[in-house]
Amino acid sequence: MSSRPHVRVPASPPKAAKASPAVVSAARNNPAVVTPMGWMHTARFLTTAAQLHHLPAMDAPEIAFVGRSNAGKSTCINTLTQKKQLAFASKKPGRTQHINLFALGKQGITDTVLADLPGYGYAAVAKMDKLRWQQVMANYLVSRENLKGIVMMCDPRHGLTELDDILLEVIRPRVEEGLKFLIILTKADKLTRAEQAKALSIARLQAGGGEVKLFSALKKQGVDEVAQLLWDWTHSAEDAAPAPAHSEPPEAEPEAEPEALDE
Ligand SMILES: Nc1nc2c(ncn2[C@@H]2O[C@H](COP(=O)(O)OP(=O)(O)OP(=O)(O)O)[C@@H](O)[C@H]2O)c(=O)[nH]1
Ligand SMILES: [Mg+2]
Repeated sequence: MSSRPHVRVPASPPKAAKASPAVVSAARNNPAVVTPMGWMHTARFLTTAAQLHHLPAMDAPEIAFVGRSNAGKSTCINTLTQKKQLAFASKKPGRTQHINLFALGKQGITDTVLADLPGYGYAAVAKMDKLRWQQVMANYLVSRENLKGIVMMCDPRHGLTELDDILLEVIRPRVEEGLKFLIILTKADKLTRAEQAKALSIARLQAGGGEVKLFSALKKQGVDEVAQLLWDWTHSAEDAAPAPAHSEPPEAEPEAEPEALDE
């Protein structure tokens, strides 16, 4: 005789019963049923600031996207959040000239902030503006209290440049104190598989043990993986508190007004 229990298993799964509003609300609040991609899709514009002191102080952990101009930061944010025009992306380098903040979190509650930072290294920007932005950026990276992680975007066809190295030096003390760090190799669709593997191993050496991921907005490569990592950075219990900020920014912010911005 069969020892199988006498339970009738339906041939096809039963039609889902309509959940009561209480059940729906409980499911929404249950972190186990919120996927990293669903979480990313809650992104909405929060604010924009041309100078550091215009940025609101936030309690929620913040993740900054940094990298050379045209590396694909804004496009990456749009791809992760599945919102085509959330961050301004453009063929023309230097498109992002403010620090733009986006809020993530269900039901309008901000549990994480994404920061799209202006790119550096764009030759056509006037020298004074370049210096001003380098200063704003350095001050932001060193002193932003709720900064939890940095995503450095790098076009693997150019590799990490001198300016990327300078930025790595600026953030090194905070990374040593626990600030999360990821290098994203963008526009992976422009590389063959062999070139991707090579770029990955070179960047891993340069990242000194930090995470490196290939990404393509065009082919949607690496999207789930990056969303998962950013979720883990901001949702694991041990990492709940942001990394401590240095008490002293390197230098005071210049007084000069920003140049006219076209966003
Ligand atoms: N082929 C390809 N092109 C991409 C990808 N990501 C971005 N781009 C293109 O690269 C250009 C620059 O993208 P942005 O997202 O504006 O770059 P950014 O880093 O925000 O630039 P700044 O705001 O100047 O610092 C645009 O023409 C994008 O369409 C990608 O994954 N694949
Ligand atoms: Mg941009």
